[in-house]
Amino acid sequence: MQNTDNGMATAKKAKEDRFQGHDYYLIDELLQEDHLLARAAVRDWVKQEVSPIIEEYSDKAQCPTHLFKGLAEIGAFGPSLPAEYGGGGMDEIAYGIIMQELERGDSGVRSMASVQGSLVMFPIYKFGSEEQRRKYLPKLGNGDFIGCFGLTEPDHGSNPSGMVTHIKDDGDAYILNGAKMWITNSPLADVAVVWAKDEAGIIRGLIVEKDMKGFSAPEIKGKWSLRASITGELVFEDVRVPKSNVLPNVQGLKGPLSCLSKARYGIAWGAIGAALDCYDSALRYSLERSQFGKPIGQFQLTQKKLAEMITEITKAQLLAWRLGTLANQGKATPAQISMAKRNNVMMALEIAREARQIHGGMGITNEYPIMRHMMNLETVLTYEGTHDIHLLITGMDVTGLNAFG
Ligand code: TGC
Ligand code: FAD
Repeated sequence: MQNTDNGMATAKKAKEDRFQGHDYYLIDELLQEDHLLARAAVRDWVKQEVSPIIEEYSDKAQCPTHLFKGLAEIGAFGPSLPAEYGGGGMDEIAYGIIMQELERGDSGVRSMASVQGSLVMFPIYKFGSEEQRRKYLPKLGNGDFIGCFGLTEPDHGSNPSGMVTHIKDDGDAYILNGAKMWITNSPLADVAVVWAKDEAGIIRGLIVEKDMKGFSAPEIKGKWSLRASITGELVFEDVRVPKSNVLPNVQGLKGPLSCLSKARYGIAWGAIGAALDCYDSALRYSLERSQFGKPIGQFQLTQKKLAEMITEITKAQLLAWRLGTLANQGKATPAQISMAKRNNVMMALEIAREARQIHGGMGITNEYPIMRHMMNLETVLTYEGTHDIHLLITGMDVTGLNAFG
């Protein structure tokens, strides 16, 4: 009886968001003032706007759509894109830190920002015409428009070059046919950046608008992961897309893969946020929860878990910081980004599992964020390139031999 009461009392305290950052190697000393200010602002916003509601939205598998406007206001959409095109005008480290704080709240909330900024605004900025930039970017940047990114197909996930979605020339337009699968935000989206093959088999990017005839975006239900993020399909049945909606400045798979590099970079930072939240909760719980007359944090096996967690978090933080420095210098390679995404997401998932054990039975409830992060991270391990695909990218980079060919 006493143990149950203690557990519930601990749980009640956990309802308020008592998160504190952890910086074992004083990495903050490597950051600039604007990075620290951005982090503090986003952390406050997450505590006020995300933490109080996220368990309920996740429980009901609903997307907190009202957060889109707030995300725009805190500059979470395209933090490192130029301000004149709706971005934040900050550097790549600021972008990473913002993603970390958002994912500390929930991976689905970070996804809302990743897709909008890195997968929709970035390709329009990087590959779009000046007219397309002016038409779409300000509205995406301020949250008036919601965007989505369609690359994955029902039969082509890890191998997007096999895509069958295609366009056919029809005078001043293309006729688009095909389907995309697992598309974050698609049922809500005003615009979709869609990748399709032309008649020569070359991959092109198109901006498809929600009211174009023949275009639909049904929701995918039944997800046990990323439940506060909405996911759907994109279905194109003879959709007439004006040629002025084709991204003029890129052809081939490097178009979508460049966007993925940008988003994977954000995930390499974001996953640290989820890991920190699990560690922070586990550390506090280990000091507040007693068994056998002592705090469970006094047992060597609990200390082993906590010590290994902070070690892995610290390594991931250093990896992300160095990657950010290289990205600021324009030197981060896609393979380096793959390594950081793969390492940091698995690190976060393993920490979530260990943190769950430290919370005992309470760890499986929604009184604590652990299971939600753990389930979310199963998606994060798979999207933007699976764990094994990123391993093969590293393998190819170090050997020069292509395992995909
Ligand atoms: P491959 O021949 O290797 O490359 C084709 C061209 O692309 C270039 N390239 C890249 N460019 C920029 N960034 C990268 N990361 C790049 N990787 C490759 C490459 O240099 C080449 O250029 P060029 O000029 O020679 O044509 O292509 P491949 O067909 O052999 O594929 C390689 C592979 C398997 C690594 C790639 O297809 C891959 O990464 N597969 C994973 C698919 C994936 O990540 N899908 C993600 C879908 S979007 C998503 O999940 C969003 S989740 C959103 C949310 O946060 O909610
Ligand atoms: P598959 O490619 O079928 O892979 C299945 C398994 O086979 C994996 O373990 C994989 O690693 C393994 N495998 C495949 N090829 C190889 C190989 N050569 N060697 C070894 N192992 C291999 N996509 C978008 O375009 N836009 C989005 O917004 C988006 N959002 C998503 C949101 C959610 C919630 C989810 C779950 C996915 C989302 N995706 C999105 C799709 C995501 O990118 C794909 O699920 C992912 O790329 C893997 O593709 P797949 O699911 O078809 O798996």
